[in-house]
Amino acid sequence: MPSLQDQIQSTFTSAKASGNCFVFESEVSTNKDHGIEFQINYVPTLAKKPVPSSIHPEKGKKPVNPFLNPDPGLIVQSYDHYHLLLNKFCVVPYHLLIVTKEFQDQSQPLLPPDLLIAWRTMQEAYTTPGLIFYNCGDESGASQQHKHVQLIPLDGKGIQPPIQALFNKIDNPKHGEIYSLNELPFVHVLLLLDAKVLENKDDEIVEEYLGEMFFGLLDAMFQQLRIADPERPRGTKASYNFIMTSRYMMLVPRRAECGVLKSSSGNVLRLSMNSMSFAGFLLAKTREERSTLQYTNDLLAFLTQLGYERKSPETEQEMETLQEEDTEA
Ligand code: B4P
Repeated sequence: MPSLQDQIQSTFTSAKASGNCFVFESEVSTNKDHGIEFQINYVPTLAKKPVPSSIHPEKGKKPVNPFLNPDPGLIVQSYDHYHLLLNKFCVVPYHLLIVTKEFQDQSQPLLPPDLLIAWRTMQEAYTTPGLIFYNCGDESGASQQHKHVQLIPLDGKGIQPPIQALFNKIDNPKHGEIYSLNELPFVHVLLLLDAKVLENKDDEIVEEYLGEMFFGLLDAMFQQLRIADPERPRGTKASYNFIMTSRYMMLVPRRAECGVLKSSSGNVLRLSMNSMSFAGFLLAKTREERSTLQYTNDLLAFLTQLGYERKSPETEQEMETLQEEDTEA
């Protein structure tokens, strides 16, 4: 039986050769902000990518869901409830998608089995560490409605995503404790995973642990959101981005799909970003977008436009206390 790595490589090679999978060449540049060396992936050919019929169907036709009956040439593995697919339009080779076999909505949170399969795939898929991400909801940067978790290999200069530089500054981090970092001006929550639990071969234990961590983090995110935007009606669906490495989970609630930056020639650029931007990977589809992202001196302010501005730590503390008193009363 070939290993998962071998299956990914052989499916990728034949999908590329048969024109089922497109790999867009990218040029990488960097821009450092608050100790994070953001990586800007400039992919000029993406600007010419045809808009899939899943997004803008031909007149009179229904949108096609590419994940319900996926192209067999892109399927690496089929499991009871999921397909493991190659991303048809990838910038990073071996970019994988884990899609549910039955339709589930992308605005639903990840469930423990989704997290388990993503975790197990990340462990086996690559020779380098990986990054799992999930764009959840209308403002999260997702373009497909059918539930799909994404996975890319990390390599080259940073074997961890650029945002890891800030995680490394947490003094004596404790497993499962939820942190928000003072350096990040937008609402976010993150936690350190316990490698010992995750090394377990028993799927039930790993699934339960990942579910517990994710839902604990999601609760904390909603709490932060209530502090950042008290006017937001309770029960409103939230959009958010989720990233997970072998060490950390992070959630960032989203207010807008696009952020706005002014280029050096004064043009106003609207840039759509997904979860990867909060890991420190920014996508540019034109030369002007690239140079603007590369030379802007406040990328964190740009990311804050996509999410929710944090209140000062003192205000956060005061409001948390008020909320706790409210719950107790
Ligand atoms: P979504 O969650 O819906 O959206 P996305 O990853 O933000 O990609 P999007 O489709 O909006 O494209 P974009 O131009 O922003 O994911 C859907 C995924 O399904 C996409 O990855 C898409 O390629 C894939 N897909 C669509 N039709 C498919 C089919 N028939 N079979 C299999 N897969 C299919 O981004 C273009 C690409 O660049 C995306 O792959 C994106 O993930 C990647 N990207 C974004 N930011 C990046 C960055 N900073 N660095 C490197 N790559 C980046």
